[in-house]
This record gives sequence, C-alpha cells and structure tokens, in this order.
Amino acid sequence: MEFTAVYHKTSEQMSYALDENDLVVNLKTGYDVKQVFIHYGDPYDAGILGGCEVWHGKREEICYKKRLRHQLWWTTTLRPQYKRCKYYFELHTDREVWYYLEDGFLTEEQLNMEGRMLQCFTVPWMNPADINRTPEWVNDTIWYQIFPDRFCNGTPEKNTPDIKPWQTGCVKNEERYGGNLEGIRQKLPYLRELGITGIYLNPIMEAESNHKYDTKDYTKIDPHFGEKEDFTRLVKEAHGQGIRVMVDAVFNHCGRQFAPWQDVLKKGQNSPYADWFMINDWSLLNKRADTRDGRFYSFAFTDGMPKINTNNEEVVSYFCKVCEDWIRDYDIDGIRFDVGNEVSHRFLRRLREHLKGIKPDIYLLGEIWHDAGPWLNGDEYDSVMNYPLMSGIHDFFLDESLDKLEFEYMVNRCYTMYMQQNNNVMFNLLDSHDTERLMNRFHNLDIFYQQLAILFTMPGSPCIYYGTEIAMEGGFDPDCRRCMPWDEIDSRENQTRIGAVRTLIEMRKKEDACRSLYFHFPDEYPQKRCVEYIKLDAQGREIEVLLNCSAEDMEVKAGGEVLFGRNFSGGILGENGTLIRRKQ
Ligand code: ARE
Repeated sequence: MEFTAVYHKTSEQMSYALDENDLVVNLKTGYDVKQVFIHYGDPYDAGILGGCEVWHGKREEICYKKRLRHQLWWTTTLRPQYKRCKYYFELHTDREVWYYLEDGFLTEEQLNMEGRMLQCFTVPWMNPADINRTPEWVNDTIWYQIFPDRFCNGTPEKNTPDIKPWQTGCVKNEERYGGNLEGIRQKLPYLRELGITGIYLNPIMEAESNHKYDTKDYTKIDPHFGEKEDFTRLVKEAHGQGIRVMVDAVFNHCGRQFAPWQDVLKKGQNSPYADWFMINDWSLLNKRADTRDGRFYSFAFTDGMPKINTNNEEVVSYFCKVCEDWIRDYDIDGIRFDVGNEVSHRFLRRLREHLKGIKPDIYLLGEIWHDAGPWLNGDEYDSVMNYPLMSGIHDFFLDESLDKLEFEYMVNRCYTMYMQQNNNVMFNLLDSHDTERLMNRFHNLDIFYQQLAILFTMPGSPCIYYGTEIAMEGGFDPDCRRCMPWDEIDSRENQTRIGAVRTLIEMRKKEDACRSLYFHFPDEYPQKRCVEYIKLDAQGREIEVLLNCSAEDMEVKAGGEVLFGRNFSGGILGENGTLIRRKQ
C-alpha cells in the first residue's frame, strides 16, 4: 500500500452529531486517494449468511471539500434513521482499492472473508445531551474589543492625580489614563453606528495593575473603572442598542493581593486556602514569594500572578459562584477565559454545566493560541480566539514567498480543526491587546484593508480591536494599548477608514453568514496575489469574491451591489467584467 496519510476517528471534528439528526463524517487522505466511498448502516442491521453474521451497509460516494497541505479533506453528512451508525471507507487510488476500518486497511478479499467480524467505525448512539451546542446569536456577532483604561474617560472631571493626560503616543502598562465604564457607555452610539453588536472588555474586576490581569477581588468592579451601578447601566444600555457584553475572566491565576493568597503567605500550610494554589516548597515561601525558584507556580514566570489550583473542589465552587453572580447581577452575555488552556478540563466542564444551567446561551470563549480541539467537544468552551487564523493571514501578506495555495491550506487547516458548530461561532481577530496592531505590522493600507476584508468573509464572528477601525498603530504590549484618539476621530481620513470598516460589517450582515468556507484560486491569475473566496452560504449558493491587492482597486460586491471600496478599475477579474460571479 502506498498511501501517504489516511486519518479518521469517531470523535472530535472527525465524526460528530451536528444536531439531533445529522452525523458529520470527515476523513483525511493523501492526494493519492482519488475516490472515496462510505459504506454505512445500522449496527443492528446484520443479516445471517451461512450461519455467520453478515453486515453490509449502503455504499455512497463522498467528495473532498478542502485541500490541505499534502492532504485532502473528504466529508459527508449522514442521517442515521435510528441515531446510530456503523461505517467504513472504500479508498481508490490510481492502482489500488483498499477498505479502511477501525482496525486498519483490508483488501476486498479480506473484507469479504466469510465469518469475519468487521471492525467498523461505530457511532453507538447520538445522544442529544452529548451534542456540541453553541449559542446561535454569536454566529453573526460583530465584536469590538475594549481595553478599558485606554478607550474613553467618561468622567474626566473626577480625575485623580495618578491619571495621566489622555495622549495618543506610546504608553506603558504602569500608566493609568482614566478610561472607564462610563466612557464606554458614552461611546455606545459610536459603536452602534459602526455596526458593532458585541463588546469584549478586558478585565474590569479589582486588581493592582492597569491591565487588571492580576485580580484582587473577583466580585468587585475596579474603582478605576467605576462602581457596580456603572457596569449594570452599561450592560443595560448596550443591550438596548443591540450590543452584547463579554467580560474577561482570569481564573488561571490571581494577583498578589487576592485575599486567599495573602492568607497563604501569612499562614503557610495552615491556611484554609493552602490547596487553592500550586505550592512546591513551603519552607521558603513566606520569605520571598518568587516563582522562578519553583516555590510555587504562577502565570509564566510572573511573581505577582500565583497560579490557582483549579483542580480543587472549593476553587471550582468559588468560581462557579463568581460567574453566577456576574450573570445574575449584570446580565452579561459572554465570558472570555484568560490563559484558557491551563485551567483544568474538569474545572471547565463543571463551570460550563453550572453556567449553561443559569443562562443557556451564554458564550464561553477560551484564550488558546493553538489547536484547541480538546476544549471544543461541547462540554467546555464554545469557541476560542482564533490566533492560528490571525497568524496565517498575517503570514500570507508578510511573506511574499507564500503562494496562494499556502494561503488556501492555512485557512482550510483552521476550518478543519473543529466541528461546524464551533466554526460558526469562531472568534476571529487580526490583532489584540497581546499583539502588534494590524497597521503597525504592515504599514500599508492596501494590505490592511485586504486583511480586514478577509476577516469579514470568514465563518464565525469577527472582532475589531478598538482603534483598528481607524488603522491605529502600536507595537507589542504595552504599545498596542494606546489611548483612543477621540479628538482626531472626525478627521476626513479617519471617517473614510471608519466608513470602509462599516461597509465591511454591513457586507457581513447582508450576506448570509457562511457556514462553511473553502478557497480555491483561479490558476489564470498566478501573477496576481489576488485572493479568491468561495463562500458557501446557508442556502448553498456560491458567491465568488475576487479581491485585488491594491486598495484603490479593491471593491467587494454582492449581486452587483458595491459593498466596499471604490470603483473597480484595472484588471477586472472575471469574464463578465464584474467582480462577483454569483452562481445559483
Ligand atoms: C507584561 C509584559 C511582559 C512583561 C510583564 C511583566 O507584556 O513582557 O514581562 O508585563 O509583568 C497580562 C498583561 C501583560 C503582562 C502579563 C504578565 O496584559 O501586559 O505582561 O499579564 O504580567 C501566552 C499565554 C496567553 C497570554 C499571553 C500574554 O498563552 O494566555 O502569553 N495572554 C493572557 C492575556 C494577557 C495577560 C495574561 C495572559 C496574563 O491576554 O494580556 O497578560 O494574565 C505565542 C504563544 C502563546 C503566548 C503568545 C503571546 O503565540 O503560543 O501561548 O500567549 O505567544 O506571548
């Protein structure tokens, strides 16, 4: 057998219930596999032949839907009448036919050997409780991320001496500029006008730093940002404007002032909170709480961020209550989990069970920068921050050596990592408070807009980091957290940029949010680094969008209507002179 690579398993994104009725089955093979059939049927539908149990399923051809680097992605959706299914694959290369079952590859002769009990892939029962369900409202939410201290100061008249004058240059994490919840509330009309329907706030609970990732009190709004009533009012008014609100939960670690940690520093192993943290060496702990010598675990190597033991039952209960109160007190719509890959899976399963019981459509978003498959089986996060996609899009524009196929492989990799339910609510971003700002990275408006356009055609919900709508610059943290330049927002240049982003958002809202997306590129344009998208929207209509690389030419239309950019000039891509060829 000469296969390069064949992969399937009856779990995760390879075999899963899309809903009560539909079973999605995916298969990866090398490019040498030219044709695939699936044999499937009911596990109990076995006949007896010659005294032996014989099972034969239906045989249907399936097609490949995506090209990955060195692999093809074959997919089909079955509708098992009795919610259970047994299946195996028939793989054709140019020279051979093999049957791929749970126990490996069989020839036709081996497959039909009398008396052989076939080890088929088996989905024993599509239990509704096990179906990966994600909140529908997120599918088309347009997010806007806000770093509270730097977005808007709604009460400058109350400034205290430690607040630095609002300025749009470089900033430091130690500097406080006075952004607050009242400022965000005052800017809700601006956000609504832009087309935003969800805001993600970096941490707002009490903490020592200005970034607030070193929580002191999970139950108290940081006084720098306002009082409980300010957040209640902000959420209420945001909802009134059709804008959902997601908060940032820092449960992997706390700040040095968190009361249980302080208690541990005072009482050591006698503290009732001793097992709330990950302590390795009690002997020296209270002399100098320094993580680098291994006395205790922390976030990275940051002394002031002791790691919390999310395996501890009391900790699980504590954070279930914290989140429950956030929901009941403020009616929040989503929670983003900081360092979402280091808290225990057990903790997340318990927390999800608890929170979905209180608010079934709450959105649980994990901050995970790598393949997050293990956290997206429907019992932990609904979605993750799609940094792999961000990096891939950036790389394509940064690295001229990456050709269009590489781009196609990258996007397809990102959209074959997870189940469709997760793809539909994927949190897609191009920059954040942890990365260089988009414009800073490219210093080229053409590429800046092209990336935004790509972001808005992706399945899932896009997120604009505050200031990106005006191509704000800024390097790595802390420079990517500059103050929003409100006194420059009405300039012609900024209004043009805002208009472009607003158009992209409108485009996103107009076109049925695509439920699956694949890319191919017209070979006839090898010399152009244009990007062609094929979007399959909910009705299966194909929309072809060709984007040229130069912003002055760039234009996105749907059904002949210009949705973005100025008149398309130069080399029109497409036989009928339009940018879009809509196929019915
Ligand atoms: C800041 C400076 C540091 C400095 C530190 C000193 O950035 O250079 O050493 O201060 O105190 C928060 C603040 C940061 C602060 C940090 C530590 O926002 O300003 O650092 O606390 O005090 C990984 C994690 C990911 C994490 C990033 C930062 O996987 O979870 O690192 N992101 C979250 C938040 C941050 C926050 C923290 C965690 C801590 O979003 O804002 O920082 O609560 C690769 C890796 C990723 C890695 C990523 C970024 O892609 O794959 O795993 O993320 O790079 O480094």
